[in-house]
Amino acid sequence: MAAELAILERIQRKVLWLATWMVHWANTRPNADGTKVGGHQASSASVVSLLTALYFKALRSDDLVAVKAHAAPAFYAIQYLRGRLPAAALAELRSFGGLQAYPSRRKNPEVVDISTGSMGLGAVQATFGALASRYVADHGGAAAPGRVIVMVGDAELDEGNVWEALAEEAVQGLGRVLWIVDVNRQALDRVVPDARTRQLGAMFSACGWRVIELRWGRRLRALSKRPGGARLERRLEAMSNAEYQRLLRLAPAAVRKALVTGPGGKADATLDRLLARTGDDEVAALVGDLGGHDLAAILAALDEAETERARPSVILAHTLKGWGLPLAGDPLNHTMLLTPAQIAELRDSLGIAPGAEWEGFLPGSDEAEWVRRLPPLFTPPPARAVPPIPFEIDEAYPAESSTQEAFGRTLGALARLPGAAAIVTVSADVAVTTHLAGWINRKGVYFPTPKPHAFADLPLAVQWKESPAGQHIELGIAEHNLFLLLGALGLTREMSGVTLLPIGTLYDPFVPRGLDALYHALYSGASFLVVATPSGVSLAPEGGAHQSVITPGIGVALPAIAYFEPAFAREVEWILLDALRGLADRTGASVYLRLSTKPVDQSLAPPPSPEYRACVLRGGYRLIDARGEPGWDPEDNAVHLFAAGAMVPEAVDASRRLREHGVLASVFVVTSPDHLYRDLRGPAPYLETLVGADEEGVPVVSVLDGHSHALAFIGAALGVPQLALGVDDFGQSGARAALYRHYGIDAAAIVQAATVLLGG
Ligand SMILES: Cc1ncc(C[n+]2csc(CCOP(=O)(O)OP(=O)(O)O)c2C)c(N)n1
Ligand SMILES: [Mg+2]
Repeated sequence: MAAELAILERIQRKVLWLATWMVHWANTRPNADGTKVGGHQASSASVVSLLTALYFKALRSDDLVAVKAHAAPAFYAIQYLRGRLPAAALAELRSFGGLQAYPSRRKNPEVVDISTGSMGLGAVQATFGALASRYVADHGGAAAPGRVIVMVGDAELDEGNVWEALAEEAVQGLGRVLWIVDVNRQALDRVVPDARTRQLGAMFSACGWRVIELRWGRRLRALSKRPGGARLERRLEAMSNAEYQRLLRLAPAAVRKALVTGPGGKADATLDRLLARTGDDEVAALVGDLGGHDLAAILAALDEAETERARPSVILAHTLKGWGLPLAGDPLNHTMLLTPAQIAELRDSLGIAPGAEWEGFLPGSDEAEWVRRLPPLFTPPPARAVPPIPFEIDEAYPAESSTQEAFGRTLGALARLPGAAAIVTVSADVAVTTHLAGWINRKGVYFPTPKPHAFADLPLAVQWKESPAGQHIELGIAEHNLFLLLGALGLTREMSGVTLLPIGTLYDPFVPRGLDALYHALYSGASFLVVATPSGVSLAPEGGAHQSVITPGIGVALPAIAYFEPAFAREVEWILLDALRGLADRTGASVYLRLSTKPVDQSLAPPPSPEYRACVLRGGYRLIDARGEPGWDPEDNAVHLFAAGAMVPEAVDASRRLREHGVLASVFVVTSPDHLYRDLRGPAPYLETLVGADEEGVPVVSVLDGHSHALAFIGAALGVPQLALGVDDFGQSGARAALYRHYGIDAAAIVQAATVLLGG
């Protein structure tokens, strides 16, 4: 054991050096424009011992790790020492095409299991990953993988979304989850408030977790065992975080004085006696002797967590931010860098020769031998086949149907087919109101352990039967959880080889509520569908708090997800089937479907055809062609109406009315403003295919049930004048017609806009 610890001790010094050096290098290598490079030497040093214990001893090949974002340099150093990155990669930290500032699956999937960076998000998505693999195992997929180990900073736990997730009932049963909190009592700017540090254990316990505290290191614990020896520990534990941090920065002689002079300036004679035979340097070292740097204690804590299977565990590891570096414990060290002189001193103190800064373990050394004998780190298994999603389902839709209703019907029809086996739906307490009832009745609700079906004998419209076989996961009302769980379910293929087809539903106005989680889930490389409904002011009487306005712009702007807003039921079916097929074979992007509760006359839609379907998936089609009409003149009486989703009937109505005024309007249905916009950068923009060469100069009116800017690019792209109609203010209650009038998106407003464009 002692020999093992000695090797691990030397390994962690190497990790500390490489992490520190890598950041130094990034900041001193040639830098074309002088922009600050930055890096996190202190945050990395804080977890060097914890990461060393994990990556050089405790991890098994099926364990997944989410690393504290600001420890990326230490993590990369470890990947190098474990033979998974070349030294040259370390030298490219934060350079274009090189290792990212924060661990990124998207950019560095060969070494990064789970993306982190935005506080709280990666940690929660990783934790939901354990739920996702449990789900996969419960549905006959791969065996549940090993542990999910999540390392977070203590101030990171200020993010509310962390607690939203830990309070989720299903998380409490995830015995394979282990969190390691780096309790260095420092945030970015401030010392973490005392109450916060004291609350942590109780908060995890209240969420049903096993709490393991790694408070003090071996020497301080040994001292505490001596008669009267617990005095120092008690003194240290009673003081505020700020007072403790201050001690870390004092000269050794001053540390003793500050310690024995208790609160209120009174001398503590017992403590004075206890420390009498201990030198100043040793007293200062005792103060900084924390459990999170005691390798033996860390390994013991990891072993203890291993024995827990029924609930998640957390290790609260007390550490020093900047451990082993001259900036240790400095309250402003988050962004500090060692000076070149300090780097040289550190190098010399670690016995590294100038010029040998990038060297790993020498072949044949104890450390190299140690690493060679370790089990390999996680590498994902190959993907397995997915049950096929049909090309069509030929569902019948009522003469009047909303796109939301069409979604419910399509999913209900799919539920009867084998392809549905891979589909898992998720909702944050809005399953029924987003039309998932039919699906849930057929497929049941997922919970990792069976639960009694309390309403089985009652004739309820929705049978809420919870079991490990269910295919719908219902969360509490927390949109961050919704998107981060979608992110986890949308990565099971990459993690375990088993593909799930996750569909999350929520009210469209609450997309912004979870937006950074959605962004993170996409950034992390996950694939999923978001069905957002109801949307827009078409919801009418239910009012402004529930009417989404800015979401179309979000749909256009978000990378890695295609935003669709279909007008007719059949279009919903096609988009959904196509999206699921794209997810199944990973040929398609994630999809955001913005749906409406407004009933729409389905007879307005073109008859189904392969051409129509292809256009819907490309982003739009021409519904009414004015070109053939008598007297049509592109330079005089022609106008183009571009309408999305629920506004298509208004555009059709407007074109009819315009004809009465001698204006001939073609109507284009935009099924995906996102596709239409992105495609502009391609060699043959689809928009230019939609509009004929014989229509040059025809002005455009656009209309959607959302902010007008989402379609406002069309005129510029076609080089013609445009008036963009939409909802550019908060919504409010009212009859649909009254709202359309008020926001200027009804047929009359479209007619007026067209008339203005044609010069009155
Ligand atoms: C959502 C979010 N807000 C703000 C930041 C900027 N930020 C980066 S690190 C940090 C402090 C982190 O403190 P802690 O979690 O305790 O980490 P450590 O002390 O280990 O560096 C902050 C505020 C961020 N990365 N993400
Ligand atoms: Mg901290």
